[in-house]
Amino acid sequence: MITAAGNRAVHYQPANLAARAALVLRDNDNGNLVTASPKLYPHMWSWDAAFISMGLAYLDVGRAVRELDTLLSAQWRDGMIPHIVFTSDTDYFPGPDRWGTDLAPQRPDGVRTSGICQPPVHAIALRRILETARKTSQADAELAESFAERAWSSLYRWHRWIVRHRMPDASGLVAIVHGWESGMDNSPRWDEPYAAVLPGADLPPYVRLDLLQVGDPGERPSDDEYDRYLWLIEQMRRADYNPDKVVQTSGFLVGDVFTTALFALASDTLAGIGDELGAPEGEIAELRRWAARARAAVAMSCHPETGMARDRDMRRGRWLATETIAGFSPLLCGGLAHEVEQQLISTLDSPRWSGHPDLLAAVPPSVSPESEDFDSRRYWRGPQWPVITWLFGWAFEQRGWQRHASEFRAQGVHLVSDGSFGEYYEPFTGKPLGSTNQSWTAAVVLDWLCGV
Ligand code: 2M8
Repeated sequence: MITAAGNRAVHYQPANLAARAALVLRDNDNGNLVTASPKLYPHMWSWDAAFISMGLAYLDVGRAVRELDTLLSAQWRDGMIPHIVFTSDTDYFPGPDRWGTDLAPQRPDGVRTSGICQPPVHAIALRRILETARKTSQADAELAESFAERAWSSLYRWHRWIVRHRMPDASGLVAIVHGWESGMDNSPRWDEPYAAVLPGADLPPYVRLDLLQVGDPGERPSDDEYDRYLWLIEQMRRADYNPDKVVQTSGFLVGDVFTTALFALASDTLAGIGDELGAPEGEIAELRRWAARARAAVAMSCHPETGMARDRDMRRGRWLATETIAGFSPLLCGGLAHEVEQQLISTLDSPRWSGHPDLLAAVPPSVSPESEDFDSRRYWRGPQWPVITWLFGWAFEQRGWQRHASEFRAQGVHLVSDGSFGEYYEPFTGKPLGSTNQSWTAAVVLDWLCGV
């Protein structure tokens, strides 16, 4: 689909693209879960599953509900939704034995999972499934609503877990204890805190399997980064996955501004669903308070001159000002003064970002092409990610910014119109990178094309 010169020879029309997206979800479906991708990620990932369920709703509301049910059946007893729910496939590393969560007292029965979490976008998916189901038929609407009634308190407990265990300091930011928790694994956002993570000599040996699936190692994190990823798992095992002990002992503790913004957005969304369902008023009010606190924390993180939001290294008490997509987090959840918000939108539209003249599709790359950290092919260090474009587009729609929302949708569709459903894309050529037939890419395409 890509010629030797990197030009895209194939361009699918919307109906064909949607049909192909549906096939990707069908082919990656093992009955109770859709794997994140056919080979590279043969398990269920938490935030992937949220997007996937939203896409599935266009095909079969019952199947969409089953996807979230599968995820929620792996929720830990204390409320955490784990970042991976493992299938029996052994081609991914680190698998369940390396995670070693089987002895954690709060783990769920009958399923093996990792021991960390990912961004809380699940309430957003639930909102989207409800909207889709209500448009299709009375029966689908009832199915989705009865699921929402069952799932609401699980999602409330998930958000409460974040508040209880992952808001450890006065900044009010949601803390992560591993770059994988951000979903943006090797983003330059984490370079400084990772530099302080020094793998011990007793790090058990391991073999990376991801490089067998992705031919070019330049599209994936480096070996040095993987040593650090694995060392953090080792530290968590030694803390028995006790969430508070993990926060005290992990070599990596960072206030993640993007996750905090999503937490604010999702908490408000869950509160809104709670209003419709008649959920307990006290819990709905708590969600709105948590959202307000998180929104204020995101606003407080903004750089006084650029207006870009910053992460915070909580171990060293330092702001981390990298020029990444996370800088636009306040646009997801609001909370900025009008002029500051306008400045941020202008930055987003500028040639440093979506307005860069050489982009194939005018959506923001994961790192500004003008930043010295930019690497056009390496994973979260430069490529464009359709799911991130979807999240911003959806948030813009919620905020009433129709022009931006429809531009993101149209340009997002343009990015993926080669029909390969890449995990991520080289921003100048549009070459798909990482895995192809990535489920969450197919899911957001279905939403872009069928959800208008
Ligand atoms: C990537 O992360 C996993 C580890 O969690 C990996 O590289 O092995 C990230 O892009 C993450 O955001 C995503 O959820 C996952 C599955 O698509 O892959």
